[in-house]
Amino acid sequence: MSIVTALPVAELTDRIEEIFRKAGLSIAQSAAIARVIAAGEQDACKSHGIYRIEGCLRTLKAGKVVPCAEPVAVADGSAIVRVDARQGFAPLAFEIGLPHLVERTRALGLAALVINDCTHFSALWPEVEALTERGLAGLALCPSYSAVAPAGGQRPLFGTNPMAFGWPRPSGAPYVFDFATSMVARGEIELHRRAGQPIPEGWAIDTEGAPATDPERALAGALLPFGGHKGSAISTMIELLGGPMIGDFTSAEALGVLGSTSLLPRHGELILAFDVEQFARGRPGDPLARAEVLFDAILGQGARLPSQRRFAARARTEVEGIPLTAAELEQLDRFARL
Ligand code: NDP
Ligand code: PYC
Repeated sequence: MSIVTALPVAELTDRIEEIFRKAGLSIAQSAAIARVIAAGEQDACKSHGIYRIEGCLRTLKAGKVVPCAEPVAVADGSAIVRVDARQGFAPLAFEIGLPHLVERTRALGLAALVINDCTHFSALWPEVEALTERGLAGLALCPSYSAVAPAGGQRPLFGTNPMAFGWPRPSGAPYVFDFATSMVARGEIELHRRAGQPIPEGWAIDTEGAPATDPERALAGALLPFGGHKGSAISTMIELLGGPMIGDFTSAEALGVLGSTSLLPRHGELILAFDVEQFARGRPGDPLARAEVLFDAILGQGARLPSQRRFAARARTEVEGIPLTAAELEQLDRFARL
C-alpha cells in the first residue's frame, strides 16, 4: 500500500461530512456518519472506514435509506430505551439514545437501548466505547443480511452479525472486543476482491459448498461462521435478540426486503449497558481492580488484549494523521464532486 499523504483526523471527518451533506443528508446525519467512518480510519479498521462511503451513497441513491431522518427516542422510565431511527443511518440514532441509556443504567444498574429501523454499516466498538467512557460496561449486537451459512449448512442465512463488548478500566483504554460472528466481516472479503487478492481457505464456501478462496466466488456462495457450531449458535442468538425480540428484521428478512447484497440492509440494533459497581455491590473486592488482575494475567502470558492494535493505531494517527493512498484520496475527491 503506497501512502501518499496523512490527513489530520478533523480534516478527514470534515471531508466525509461534506460528502454526505452534498448527497442530501441533514447536518446531524452527516456529522454522525462522518464521526464513525473517520473513527474507523483513525483506528486502522479499513473494512469500516472510508471504504463504506460508496455503499452508503449507493443505498441512498437506491432510496433505501431516509437521508434526513430525525430519530425519535422514547424513555418511559423503564429499563428499555427505544429509538426509532425512522429508516435513517444508525450513528445519529445511537447518539440520540445514548444519554437516555446512560441515565437509565445509572438509575437501575442495567438498561437496554433498542434501535429500530436503522441502516447500520459501521463497526460496533463506537457504541460500547461510548459506554466505557462513561464508566459503564456494554454489549452491542445487530443482525445484518443473509451472507453466512449455519454450521453444517451451505446457503446464506445469518448476517455477519457483529457483537462488541466493552469494560471500563481505571486508567487508559478500555477492554473492548468487536467482531463479526462470521470468520471475517464481509467488508474484509470485499476489500480482498477490490485488491484482486485471494482469501484464506476456511473463510467461505462457493455456491456448491466447496471451499472458496476467490472472493468473487465466496461472495456468491456463503461465508462461514467462526468457531463452527459455537459461532453458529452465537449468531443465532444475535438474530433472536436483535431481530424478533426487538420487533425488527432477522438477516433473512432484511435481505428479503432489500432484495440485493449490493446495498446496505435496514434492521435493528440492541445495546445493553451495565453499571458494574451496582452489580458488585455488597460483594468482596472492587470489580474494576479485580478485572485488572485478569487483564494482567492475559498479558502476562504474552497474549494481547483485543483492540490493542486499534488503540495503538489511534494514538499514532492522532499525532501523524490518517494515512491514505492516492486511490483513497482520489475516491474522496470523486465523492465530493458527485
Ligand atoms: P477482526 O477479526 O479483525 O477482529 C476482531 C476482534 O478481535 C477485534 O477486537 C480485534 O482487536 C481482536 N483481535 C484480533 N486479533 C487478535 C489477537 N491476536 N489477540 C487478541 N485480540 C485480537 O474483526 P471482524 O472482521 O470480525 O470484524 C471487523 C469489524 O466489522 C467489526 O468492527 C464489526 O463490528 C464490523 N462489522 C459490522 C457489521 C454491521 O452490520 N455493522 C457486520 C459485521 C462486522 P484489534 O482491532 O485491536 O485487532
Ligand atoms: O462487513 O459484514 C460486514 C458488514 C455488514 C454490514 C456492515 N458491515
